[in-house]
Amino acid sequence: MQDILSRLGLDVSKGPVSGVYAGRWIASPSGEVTDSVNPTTGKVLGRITAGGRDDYEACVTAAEEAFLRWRALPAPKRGEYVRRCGDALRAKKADLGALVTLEMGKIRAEGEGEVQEMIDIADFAVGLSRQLYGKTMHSERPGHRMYEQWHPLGPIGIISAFNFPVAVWSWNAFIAAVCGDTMIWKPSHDTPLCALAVQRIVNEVMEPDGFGGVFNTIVAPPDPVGEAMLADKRLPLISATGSTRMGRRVGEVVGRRLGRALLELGGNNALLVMDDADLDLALSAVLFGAVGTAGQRCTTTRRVLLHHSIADAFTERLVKAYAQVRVGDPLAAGTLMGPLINPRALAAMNDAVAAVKAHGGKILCGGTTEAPAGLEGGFWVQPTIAQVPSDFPLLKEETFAPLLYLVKVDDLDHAIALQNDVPQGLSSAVFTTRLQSAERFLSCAGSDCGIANVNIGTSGAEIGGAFGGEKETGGGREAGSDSWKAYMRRQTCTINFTNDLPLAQGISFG
Ligand code: UN1
Repeated sequence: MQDILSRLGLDVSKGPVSGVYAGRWIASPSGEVTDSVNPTTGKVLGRITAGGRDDYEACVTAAEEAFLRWRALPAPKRGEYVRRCGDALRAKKADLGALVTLEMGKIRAEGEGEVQEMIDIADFAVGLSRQLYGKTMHSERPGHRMYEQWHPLGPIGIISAFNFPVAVWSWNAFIAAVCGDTMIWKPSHDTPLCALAVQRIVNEVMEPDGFGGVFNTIVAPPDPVGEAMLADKRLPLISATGSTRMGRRVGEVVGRRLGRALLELGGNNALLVMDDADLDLALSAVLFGAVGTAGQRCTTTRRVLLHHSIADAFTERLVKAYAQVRVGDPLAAGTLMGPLINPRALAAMNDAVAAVKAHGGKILCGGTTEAPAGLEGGFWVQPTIAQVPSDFPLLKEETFAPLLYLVKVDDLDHAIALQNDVPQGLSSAVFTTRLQSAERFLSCAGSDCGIANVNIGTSGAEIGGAFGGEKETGGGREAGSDSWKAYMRRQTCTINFTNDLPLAQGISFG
């Protein structure tokens, strides 16, 4: 473990490491010393000195100063820096992936997958750096040219969650960087070492050319630093990933100052299995979607809506498959599910299981908290399936844990209605071999989510598409497609190359 940390430049053996990079490492930040805890063992991985209000000011100053030089660099040159960041990540993929596993608790394959997601978005951003296209319009006035162009926004704030401690930063950071923005990252207090490792990796590329201040990081509690970011008019955009409760606060405070908030919040994702579905496919998709990352993805499958004619047989197979899931040390080969992130997550899962029972739901498997042998200090639950009726009140809530609800439905219309009848709107999937059902699910009267899949599970989206969702998921879009537009300001330009001054709408004035 020490090897992994030291290869990532994190020497935690001599005492707390600095949690603040403001164009340079701040030697003694003014915040409190916090622990990074390994959720597998409950033991401290390393200690970090958090940043205070003054350290935050240093970050803003560094980001503002770097912005003036960074925005002046042609976008394809900025892309070249991001390309080299992607290469630096390729070289550290195994170590950074292992650190994600150590600090967050997802299994090794998923930890490395997360780093791959960073590499993929870096590649995407490099291409994008030559494609930040604006449109040209035909002016209604003779001898006039009209077009739009996109300019960088400025220093932006990125607030990320524990469950994707590195990838979600990169979705924002690499796109924002090619757009010409600089940034301040406030990572989750549960995964500070992952953030500090990433900062060190990009520093290798940025610092030698004096561009350290493009990417800045401050490990700090929500108050006062997080709150200062939200209220800070110097940050035109705050991109925040986390709970709906957190996002509501971000939206309110940023909205009050008429700043921009890009929100990627909770999900309550349903997977519909129709009578004509390929049940083998559906089974694998449910397993990865509900058990993967111990149910701690915002895209996790939380509800499976089963056509009544296949419901019993499918349920039986799913319960059998759950019995095969090896829960244990996420670093060990063969493990499919690691621990939850912290004791609060454990308590939330236990409360939800108790509530399911109290409301008459049937726990088909799991629902207990026994720890694997030798790992009693960690935060363990068993993957859990609850069978509930379609009007079960808890179906509308997101429990960020491996708690899956199975519900029987009459037909596709019933399933779509139920799927949409929750406050969240992130991801959704239908399993069917009937073209008509697939297209109905994707039509405007079908799924109301930001992501709608056919014969693919709810989680594990590729970076090339826009990622995000509707309703209480917050409406933001990150990663691929034209999500880059959120990180730039649009300017409409009209140029008159005549000696007349015709007015639009044919107005004659004087
Ligand atoms: C998240 O859980 O916040 O689609 C992000 C997925 C991943 C990203 C999840 N690519 O499941």
